[in-house]
Amino acid sequence: MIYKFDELDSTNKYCLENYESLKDLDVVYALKQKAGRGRLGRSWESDDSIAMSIMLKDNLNYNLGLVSFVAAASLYNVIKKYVPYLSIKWPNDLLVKNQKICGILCQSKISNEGSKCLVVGIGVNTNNDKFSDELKNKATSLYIINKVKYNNKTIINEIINEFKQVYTSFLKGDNKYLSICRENNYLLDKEIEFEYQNKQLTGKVIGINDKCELLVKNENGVLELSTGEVLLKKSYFF
Ligand code: BT5
Repeated sequence: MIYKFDELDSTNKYCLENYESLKDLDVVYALKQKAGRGRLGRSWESDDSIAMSIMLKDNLNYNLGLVSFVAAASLYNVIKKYVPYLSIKWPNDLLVKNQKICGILCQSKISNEGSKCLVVGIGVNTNNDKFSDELKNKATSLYIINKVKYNNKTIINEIINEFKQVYTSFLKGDNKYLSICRENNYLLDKEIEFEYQNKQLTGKVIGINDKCELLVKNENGVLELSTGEVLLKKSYFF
């Protein structure tokens, strides 16, 4: 089922609060999201853009962290039709050149009875015509790029169909999603700054392994980053 709301605080929050009544692969979207969330409690701006969440309840016997990459690959396949350049910035952003156009937030919940769910939250900047001062250089939208307003429902349906296909083959063991993340890895060959075991380090990105960890080479060898924030070294912004 697809549930549409005129307004919600956050589609992810709605799914987590109502997970008992939602079924596997149900989708919740809101025309207006008032308090969208990013990772680590950060906020997500939505303005005539796509805010949707996909509920996953069945077959959750895999590494749940991989679903964020399944979602990134699905979004890549849909959004690349609308923009000239698109890449995936590990772990969960889609960028047009250096500007973010989609974000993904996966959140899981385990009930008292032990059943669990995973909510895949997806934000796509479709018709936003501006962003806050903080974001205006860091974010972009389909409208800002193409000067065309899009039908959000059409793109939501494309995302649902693509996600279902990529996710179904992921469940069967196919790792095409991983190839898409590798082939369009924004960070590949770039020097980054990152935190590792409470230390601030730098290194060069050399790939993504089968567990979707980012491989970074520096004087200590090759490190595998499983999560976290990576920043490009300042020299990229001259
Ligand atoms: C994300 O977090 O990118 C995850 C965004 C997920 C949003 C969806 S919308 C539907 C569902 N319901 C929710 O409540 N959330 C999900 P993160 O990597 O932590 O990035 C957050 C940061 O991105 C913010 O701190 C801003 O710097 C920036 N940001 C906020 N809104 C943005 C936007 N619309 N476009 C680009 N960047 C944005």
